[in-house]
Formats: sequence, structure tokens, C-alpha cells
Amino acid sequence: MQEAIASFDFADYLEKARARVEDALDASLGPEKPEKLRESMRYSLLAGGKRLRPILCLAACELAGGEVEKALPTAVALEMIHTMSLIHDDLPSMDNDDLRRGRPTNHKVYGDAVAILAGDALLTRAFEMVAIRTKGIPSERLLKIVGELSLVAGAPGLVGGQVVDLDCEGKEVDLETLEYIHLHKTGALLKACVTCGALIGGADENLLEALSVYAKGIGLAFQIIDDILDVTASSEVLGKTAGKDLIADKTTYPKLLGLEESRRRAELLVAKAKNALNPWPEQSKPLLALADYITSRDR
Ligand code: GRG
Repeated sequence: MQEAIASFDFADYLEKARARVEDALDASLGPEKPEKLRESMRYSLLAGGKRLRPILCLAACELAGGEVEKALPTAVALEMIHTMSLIHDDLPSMDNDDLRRGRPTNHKVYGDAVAILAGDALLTRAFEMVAIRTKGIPSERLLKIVGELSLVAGAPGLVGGQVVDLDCEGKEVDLETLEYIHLHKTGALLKACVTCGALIGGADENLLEALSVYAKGIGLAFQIIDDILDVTASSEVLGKTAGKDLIADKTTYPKLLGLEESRRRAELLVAKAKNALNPWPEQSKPLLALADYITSRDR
């Protein structure tokens, strides 16, 4: 199995998947009016970023035996939800940041009101992508995906995680609460990416269960690495303000466990995540490589 995985050209896979996602993102917006709203939505959605979430969705669809083309609108929807959460997270009343994806944050350019509304428009467009713009997928599957997205974007997911995170600023937080925050703020959306992609591809319960274990592992590992990079990387490389957690007096994995133990924990989680996909050694190569990318990334 190791040999087969080694022969997979991940760099080439990532480049092609990113190009496909970028094209689909570009095509997903416009020509909405008013112009200012359209610009603000495009400004953040097309600002680059790793595109990890849509690529996870496409890879899970492929693993389930589906056609990647049919998963593209859902992949775009997931990136829209992610981008909306970044725009809102950067607002003065939340993380109050002025740098994102290497450029000034949305509200710095368009003002708070338009930034909030651009986020709202991206969130609602995400549902449009699935319910109206997806072709050739049975409506029961699309309904399940709409359900997944509403859970992940709302109180049981991103919003709930964000509220607890904001509440915990400046307070002593234990590992259990930290895990709760990250499973909701970050892990839930990563899980939705693989679940929704797999649903498009027609996955059975077995595969959905395995993907849920995979997603839980990579979700937490992703956030641990995010915490580590906040301490070790520069703003220039990250494209967002480095050292922000310390400034905001946030509890992080490095703060609770130290850098070395945090990295060890992330690696363990990724190993567990990959293990869950053992029954599909060939078809899961992209997801296995994406799991490794999470711990090896530098931004
Ligand atoms: C308004 C419905 C609604 C929800 C918003 C603001 C909020 C609730 C939640 C915050 C969620 C958040 C910003 C979590 C952080 C997740 C994270 C680690 C983001 C960075 O992801 P990367 O590194 O970024 O994949 P790129 O730029 O590469 O896409």
C-alpha cells in the first residue's frame, strides 16, 4: 500500500484540483447587482486560499465513485461558507483583523455593513449552488446535503463554535473546551466537505462512517497546526496576522501542551484519520495525501 501511495503525484493532483475549483468559483458569482455587493463577494471569494475544503469535497466524491464535475457546485458552496465565516470572523466585533489571504480584510475595503452583507450573500448563494445549480444528482441526495450545510453553518457548527470561542477570550480554557471550539469552528466544516462530496458520489453508510472518522481526525489536526503556525510562521507567509492568538489572549494547543506535544498530537490524529480509509487503499490516495498535507503545510 505504501508503494502505491508513494507513486501518486500529489503536487500535480493539487494543482489541477485547485485550477478546477478556481474556475468554478469564478463562474459562480455574477452578474449580481448592486455592483458593490458583487465586488465585495468576489474580493474575498477569489482571493486565493488553499482551497482545501472544496478539494476535500471533490476527493471524497471520487472515492465514492462519483463524477467530480457533478460535485463542483457543492465544492463551491463549501468554499463560500468558509469564506463567509472568514469575512465575519475578521470583523471588529469578532477577531478584528485587517489582513486575510494576503490582502486587507473585506470590511477594511468595503466597510462593516457591506462585509456583513457579502458574507450573508455568500452563505445563501451556497444553498443555491446545491439546490438549484447542481445537475444530475437525485433530489434526495441534494436534500441531505442542504441539511448537512444548514447544520454546519448554524448553531450546531460554526456559529456555536464561534460564540464559545469569543466567550473564552482572556479566560483559562481546558483541553475539552478547546476541542469543543475547534470541532465546531473548524472540524464541522471539514467533515461536511467529505460527507457532502461522498453523498454526491453516492457513498454507502460504511464509507460515510469511515469518512466521518477521517474528518474528525484531520479537522482537529488542521486546527492544531493552525495554532502552531500562528506562533511559528510570519504574517507574510500566512497571509493573515501571525501571533494573533497571543495578542487576543486565546488558549491554543501550543499554550496548553507546548509546540512539540501539539505537533505529535496532530501527527497522531492524521495517522488515525488515514487508518479509517484502509479498506479503500487505491481510491483514497488523494484523501490520504491531503491528510499529510495538513500537517506538513507551512501556511
Ligand atoms: C454567520 C452563519 C455565520 C457563521 C459565522 C464567524 C464564524 C461564524 C465562525 C468563525 C469560523 C472560523 C473563521 C474558523 C477558523 C477556521 C480556520 C482555521 C480558517 C483558516 O482556514 P484555511 O487555513 O484558510 O484553510 P484559507 O485562506 O487557506 O482558505
